[in-house]
Amino acid sequence: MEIRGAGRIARAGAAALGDFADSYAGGTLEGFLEDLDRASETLLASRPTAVSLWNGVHATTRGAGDASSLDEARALVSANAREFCARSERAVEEIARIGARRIQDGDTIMTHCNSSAALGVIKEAHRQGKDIKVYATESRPWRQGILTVNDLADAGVDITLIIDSAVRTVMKRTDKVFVGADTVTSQGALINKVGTSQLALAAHEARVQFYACAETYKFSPMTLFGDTVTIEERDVSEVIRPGEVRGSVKIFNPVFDSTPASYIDAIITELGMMNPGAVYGVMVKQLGDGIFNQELF
Ligand code: RUB
Repeated sequence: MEIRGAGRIARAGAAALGDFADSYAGGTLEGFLEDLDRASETLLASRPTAVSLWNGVHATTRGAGDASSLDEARALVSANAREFCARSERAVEEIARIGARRIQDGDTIMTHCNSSAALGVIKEAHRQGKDIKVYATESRPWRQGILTVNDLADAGVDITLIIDSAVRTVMKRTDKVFVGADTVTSQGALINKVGTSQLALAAHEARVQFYACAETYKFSPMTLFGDTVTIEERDVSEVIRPGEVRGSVKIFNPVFDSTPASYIDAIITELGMMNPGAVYGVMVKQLGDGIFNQELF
């Protein structure tokens, strides 16, 4: 939890492998590849829900196994890492530019948790001089909403913090919802911070537009083959203080949830705005000829 947000997590994973390759001293190509595999597995186990990390790690290690020398493999991993991080940063900027077009002067926006992609959109609309108001949820239990409100306040945005259970009430005053993504499935479902699906449900009821901001490396190739996304559960200490509840009380702390495609008006990516139904086609195109090569996954 020192690094949060699926985009930052992916860049941190890629950069860590890049540093590892840069500083790998001595040894053999085989040894390097084995160590790289182990390092990748360790990184992937740290955050099971955000596929951005999986995509970042695989983009960084891609081709290393075909290298003919240790130096070639190290240089490739290092270059891949730099390229992934640069691509990721460009994607977040592009999403801000594309998403801001959806925001009109006078709009009231709601956001959830702390997404750099969603906040990029909001800050860009504000930078363009649009008069907007934003409601941000507290996002219990970790309260990432505090980061969101301070970030938007620093940018000069009119920002109001609400508790998570006020979402349905406040939705009546909202025009548009912008949230981030940890993972997008091939069917266009959105996996994001727990509570996102409640925003979507309330938005649907109130006929408020609901947008997910997702770089295409948040698209999960594994879901093309029917894999489901693992929803991370975190420690009970995030929810209660020691001794607060009887010993027999169980605590369930899932930290992400799934919003079906039918509740999402559009997914804003660096390639443009797309209907959730278009995700499958984009994935197939991006994966190219190797798509049905199961060894990839
Ligand atoms: C953060 C969260 C964010 C997404 C997208 O959860 O759910 O909405 O990760 O963020 P946590 P971004 O704080 O548990 O990592 O747009 O920055 O990738």
